Amino acid sequence: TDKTILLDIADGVATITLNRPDRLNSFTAAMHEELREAVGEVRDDKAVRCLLLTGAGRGFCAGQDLSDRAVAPGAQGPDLGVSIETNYNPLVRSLRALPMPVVCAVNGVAAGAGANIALACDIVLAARSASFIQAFCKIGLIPDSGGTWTLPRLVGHARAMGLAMLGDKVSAEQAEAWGMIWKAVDDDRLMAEAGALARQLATQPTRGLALIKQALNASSANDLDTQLDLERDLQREAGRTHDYREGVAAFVEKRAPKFEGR
Ligand code: T3D
Repeated sequence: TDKTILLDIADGVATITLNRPDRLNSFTAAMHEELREAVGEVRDDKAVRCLLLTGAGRGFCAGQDLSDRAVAPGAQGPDLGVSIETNYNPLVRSLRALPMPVVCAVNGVAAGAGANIALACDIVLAARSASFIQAFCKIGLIPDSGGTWTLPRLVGHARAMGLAMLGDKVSAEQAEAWGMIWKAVDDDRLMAEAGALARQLATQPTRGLALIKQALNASSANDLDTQLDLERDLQREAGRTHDYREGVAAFVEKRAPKFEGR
């Protein structure tokens, strides 16, 4: 079939694979639509406790499909603000808001919006041969999909500015060394490691993990007092989960816990 997004659900893990390998999984409007649908399904499926995002073929994602963007001389180009508002921003918001850990397995080059979508995920693994490129500046655009927010927080202002203005290729190992991603992994081990990590996370107290995600994501906009208040509120919520009770009971009874994600 010519589905641009593959969705597979097993062992509490939903795997979404960007699937336009001959175009390095760059985004068309159709791919955005299918991805939106898949993320919605994942969010609403009570059996899913972790999302794994990856790409088919030799690339992860090359951002916007630019063959959709070439404009004849004299003709008016598309309003990119509309594209961002209807496609890229909702995607980043939905990944950030997804109440479960989101693991990204960057299997190859991640360029433009592709890089920043990867960086919007909670735990990012990258194949050693993969790379991250803020390609926008080379065609006169600015980093989108949250890049101007995410990058300085991950790597600091100086590196964020350099990457955004120069569009240099950052290797997976460099990205790990800079704290841009969790870990670089040998190419032939990437999917096994990412899959094992996702399945492991799916057995954990995933309501609690969702609250951790909420707290950490809110922290960069909050002062300490506000964040302390938020921790109080989220800890109250965490303390009411079944998994918290189970965690304490298992500890006291010196046995392995059995978490259910509620
Ligand atoms: O427009 C809006 O809605 C606003 C939002 C914008 C968000 C954005 O993401 S803007 C940034 C768009 N992306 C880029 O500028 C990256 C363009 N691609 C590249 O620079 C390179 O392809 C890579 C550095 C990613 C990889 O290079 P390489 O040498 O490994 O592969 P390649 O040969 O360039 O690409 C392989 C094929 O995929 C090739 O097609 P061909 O020659 O085999 O027929 C290439 O044209 C195609 N491809 C790669 N990226 C895109 C693409 N086709 C369309 N759009 C792409 N973005």
